[in-house]
Amino acid sequence: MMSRPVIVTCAVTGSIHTPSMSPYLPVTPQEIADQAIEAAEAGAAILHLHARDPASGAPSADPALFRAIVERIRARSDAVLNLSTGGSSRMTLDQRLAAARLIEPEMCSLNMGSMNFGLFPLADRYAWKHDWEHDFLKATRSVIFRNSFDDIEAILGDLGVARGARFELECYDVGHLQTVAFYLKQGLLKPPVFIQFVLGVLGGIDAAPEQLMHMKATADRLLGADYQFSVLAAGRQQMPLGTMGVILGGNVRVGLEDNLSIARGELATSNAVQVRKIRRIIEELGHRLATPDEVRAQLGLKGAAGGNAGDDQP
Ligand code: KMH
Ligand code: ZN
Repeated sequence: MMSRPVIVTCAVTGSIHTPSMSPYLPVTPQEIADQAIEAAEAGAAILHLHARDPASGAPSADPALFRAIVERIRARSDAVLNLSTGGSSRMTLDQRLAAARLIEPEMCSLNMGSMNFGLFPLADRYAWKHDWEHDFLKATRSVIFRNSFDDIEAILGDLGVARGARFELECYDVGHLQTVAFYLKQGLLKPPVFIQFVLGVLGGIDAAPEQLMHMKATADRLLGADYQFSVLAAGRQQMPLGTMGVILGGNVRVGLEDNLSIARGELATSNAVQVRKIRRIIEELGHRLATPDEVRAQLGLKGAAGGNAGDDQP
């Protein structure tokens, strides 16, 4: 196996976990930026970002919060910034896109299909500090995470064609790979596309080695040489399946968005501890971490200067 640069993405806070689940989950723009910068210093080349309401910790789409996070990170790091367009399943599409429209980052997430995004099993496992947490999780029994073809095309047009973003294509099941192939054929996506195989979300494909092989075999068949992949396994399969992804020639996503632990029964005290762990594994496997500029070249990004400081008011 040839030594190669492996892209580590760190998803710093997300919208799945809630503050009562871990005291280490960053909430304020300062906390999110500090943990993001530490993760980048530990080796993450891409930072996948969401915002939270600083008082309650609830997922927020407020562009001013994203701007505060992005400004702080840009002052101290040249990592590739990747803004979520998934937000949370309770936000409208316009809310989900507001920050990316303003900031025009190099990368954005793009979720490749609608699904049931089941967080409700977590609803009865904790003692809650905030009123919203229990109901937010419970509501995922009936709320659909909507990513229709119209929605996907709006994002591709608005953020891709018009603003030059490239995408982390979140694929939660094999069917989503057919949608990627469709948009490559239509020309709305340009190779090489960067696919995140998302395993272990309730409502999507489960986190098992066989399913990772199935995702990869399907992507190989449908996309040939037009794609690169990364592995995101939710919860305790994060490191094992991420490692398998590296062995299969792919890249890895870690971070508290997808997993709050560092080992069984032990909370991760920061995002950086997860980055350091996957880094050790990658280096033990004989590879090295990709730098942000290598990612820019590899994925055809427009570059950090191509963004917007977000000074034009929304
Ligand atoms: N939390 C991940 C499973 C997004 O932000 O667009 C999916 C995600 C979606 O990161
Ligand atoms: Zn996300």
